[in-house]
Amino acid sequence: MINTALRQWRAGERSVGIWLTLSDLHSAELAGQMGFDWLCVDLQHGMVDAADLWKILAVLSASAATPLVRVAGHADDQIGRALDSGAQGVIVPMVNTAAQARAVAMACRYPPDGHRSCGPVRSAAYSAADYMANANQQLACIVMIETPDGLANVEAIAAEDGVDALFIGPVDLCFAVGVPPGQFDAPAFRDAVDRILAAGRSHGKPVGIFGYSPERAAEALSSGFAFASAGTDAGFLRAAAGAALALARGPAPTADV
Ligand code: 3PY
Ligand code: MG
Repeated sequence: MINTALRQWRAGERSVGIWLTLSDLHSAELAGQMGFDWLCVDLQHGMVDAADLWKILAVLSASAATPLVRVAGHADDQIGRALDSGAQGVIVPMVNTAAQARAVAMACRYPPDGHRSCGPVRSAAYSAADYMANANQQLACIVMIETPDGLANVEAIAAEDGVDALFIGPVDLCFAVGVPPGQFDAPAFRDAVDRILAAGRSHGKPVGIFGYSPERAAEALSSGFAFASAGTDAGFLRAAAGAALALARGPAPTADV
């Protein structure tokens, strides 16, 4: 098992992902074939039922993209289930302290590096020996910095050995610094982003961001971020369907015709 996203980060390459919020298998399958470097199935805010996770990850096995899962919380059992179902990394929301970061990193790893319980029922289905030999090195623990405490402790969080990458949730980070959601040009937001990027740089940890749009993702990747999502499956569906509808309807008739 080689985690391509981890390999890219370690090689200093920038990568682009897609966020999967829909529970549909075929939409996941299509997203998996679009050439993204990684995909993230969202169990925190997406419409994905935890019971469907393994099916989505099974469909994504046909994809070259690295399958990641944003878990709903910090609990060992949620992280273990995602990894046992075939995730090659977890994105953990709302990490506030170095102790929390250490705990979630340990939940990702088997002893002696951590305390993950053994039972990789789906993830080791193709090659159990390879999985067990490589899991601790090849599964990514990505922690989200998006709360006031997370920001205050970002240097200590980035210093945790088991943390592979930091990831910004921009809207929660707006709340954290007291600016209206979506005001990504506000100085307080920009300062927070700079602080997180600096923490990542000084501890050799790549920093990623939830992109909200392809333009924002491109801007992030050209300004110090190692990875960014270009959008969500639901967002792409809405945007493309809205544009198609507007084109098909044509210009509105003028009043005097
Ligand atoms: C945020 O913007 O806070 C996110 O976590 C994106 O899902
Ligand atoms: Mg968030």
